[in-house]
Amino acid sequence: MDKRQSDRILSTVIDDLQGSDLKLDERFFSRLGAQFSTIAELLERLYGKSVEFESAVTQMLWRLAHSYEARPERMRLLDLQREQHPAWLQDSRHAAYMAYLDRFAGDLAGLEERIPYLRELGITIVHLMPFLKGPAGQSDGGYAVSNYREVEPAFGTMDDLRRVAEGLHDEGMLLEVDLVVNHTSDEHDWAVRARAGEKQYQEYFYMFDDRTIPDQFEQSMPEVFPDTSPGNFTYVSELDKWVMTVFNDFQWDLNYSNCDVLVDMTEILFFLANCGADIIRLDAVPFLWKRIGTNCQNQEEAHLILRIFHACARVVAPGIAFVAEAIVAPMEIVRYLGEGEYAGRECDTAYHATMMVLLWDALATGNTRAFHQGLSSIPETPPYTSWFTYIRCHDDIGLGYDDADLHAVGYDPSLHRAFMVAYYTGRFSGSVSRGAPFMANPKTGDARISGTSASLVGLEYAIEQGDEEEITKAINKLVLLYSICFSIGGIPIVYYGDELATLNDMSYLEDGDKLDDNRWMHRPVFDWAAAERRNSPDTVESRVFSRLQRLLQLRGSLPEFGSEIPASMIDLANESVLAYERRGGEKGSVVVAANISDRSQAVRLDGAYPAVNAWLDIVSCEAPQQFDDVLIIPAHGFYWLRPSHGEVECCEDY
Ligand code: OTU
Repeated sequence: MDKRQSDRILSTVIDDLQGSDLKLDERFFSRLGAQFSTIAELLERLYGKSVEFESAVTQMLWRLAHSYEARPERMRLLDLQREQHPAWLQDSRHAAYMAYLDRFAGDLAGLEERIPYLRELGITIVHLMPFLKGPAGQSDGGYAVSNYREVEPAFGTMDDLRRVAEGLHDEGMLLEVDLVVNHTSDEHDWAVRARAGEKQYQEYFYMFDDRTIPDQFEQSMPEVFPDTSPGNFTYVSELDKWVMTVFNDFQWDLNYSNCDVLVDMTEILFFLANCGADIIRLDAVPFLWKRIGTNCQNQEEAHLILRIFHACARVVAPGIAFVAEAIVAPMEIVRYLGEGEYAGRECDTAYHATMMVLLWDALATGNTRAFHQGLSSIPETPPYTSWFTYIRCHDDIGLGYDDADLHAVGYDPSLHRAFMVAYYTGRFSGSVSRGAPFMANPKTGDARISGTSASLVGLEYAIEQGDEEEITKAINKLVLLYSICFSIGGIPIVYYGDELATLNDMSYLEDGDKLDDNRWMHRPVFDWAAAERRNSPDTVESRVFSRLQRLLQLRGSLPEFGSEIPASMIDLANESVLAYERRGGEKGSVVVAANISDRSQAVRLDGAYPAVNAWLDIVSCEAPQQFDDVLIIPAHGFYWLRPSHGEVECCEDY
């Protein structure tokens, strides 16, 4: 678009906005002025110079103005503070808890009562998975939304949500919510109207009169849920048409090549932000744009859409942050944090799915080679962006390695993936894991893994055997994985129930709406009686809860654990030990050394630290096991180390 045209659109809109009843201030207009050319240029790249282009830009600006006017004063203040302090989310104090609202706390009122529990654990970010109105029966755990502006009635109301957000803010905590941007449920008003024959709404989706175009798409489109929802299109009998449904057949993919969809979704985004959400998890973003002849993931246009969201947020709600839920190839994930001139101007955070799977890999093999190789291939994150680090979430564990990385460390990629599935589903000799294969696809040989962290590390097996030693071993493995997740850089996520070592829950098999989807085995109704046992010493719950709590508290007191500065990996001769340094603290670095194997390991940090011959483990406040300059790390043990100066040191500072 030439400058004259864009100036003309902007000045017309500004005149109209100023002449309207909307209460807008100088700040809005100056932010708009700063972002306008970006927004207009991105829209033009997406939609070309169509006849409607000018009206699309105008529409978008009006929606932004309405959203800004509706932004509550307290959220505007947070916006200002965060603009002043762009690393607001990267503080080491932050740790997230990810839960289904209903399964964790019943409803929004119940959640308010559970905040003290989360604070006790050391949580500052509460991520509620989808709680908006969805279909009765199957709703993919809420990831099929029927109304983006209404809470599922059984969980409360939008006002309850606003109150929860305020309550969290008063405690210095943050609210994270999901925005399911890629699809709606087939009961959403747009889908209902499309089904009733309204052409305007049929264009909100990918609808086709026959199989010609669907067949062209299918040639290169993988299947996300091949077991339960094979294919990517669903026949709509009322219309005698085919609609694109990449996920389940009741989740209709939105058609972002229609700019009305983008404009509407942008407004919904700010509606949620104005309810008090600080962080918005954008679900399934790789799928936002579809193109025949491709796998319909990670298309350039998906990035343009996210950049538009980001630029619009700078105008309306600069204090919100976006999380990219992009569980794709390692090199693709990092692109969602923006690149080139858009580095740091797309999503603010992204799930570190690569690290997640590499951690499970290291635990299965007792070896850190793939971990090092995999991480070293990932470019650094742009300034003011960070990873969300996690070991488990409500989804399956996908084995999304980069094949080249596996080759580089001497593995055959497909054999190695088969090993991982066999190992974590307990079919590999010696494995104590109790996961289950998810969506095994005989056509591709692909499979993912379901199961809770505790069952995957062998706790279920150990308890069944009544074997105390095995129980301790499983607990150590679980805490070890979390210790890395908390210390390696990024904002850590605790998946609900992991802090109590919750085992697989097979009750989903009795529920007709869930039994086809074994991800429900790791989505239990939270056991508050088990949570009580965190207060009884020696129970499994107290042993795990207290250690994670200690680590989170310690992490929060160490500014160098914030996600601004990445961990520097330390190369050790010992492949069973993962070691890295966190620099930048007042008292010097912290060195983390974690033994991922089931035997004690001896390491010398002297290559990296020739001058240090005594260490203090700041987790236990004791000296680590050490002979001369050799550190001994017990099986599945770890240390967070500072150089010790000889005198008896007290950890009260930590
Ligand atoms: C997400 O996951 C959600 O986390 C899932 O719970 C939903 O079922 C799904 O979207 C649909 O809304 O394929 O196996 O690259 O991997 O979006 C999980 C991203 C998924 C996809 C991811 C998706």
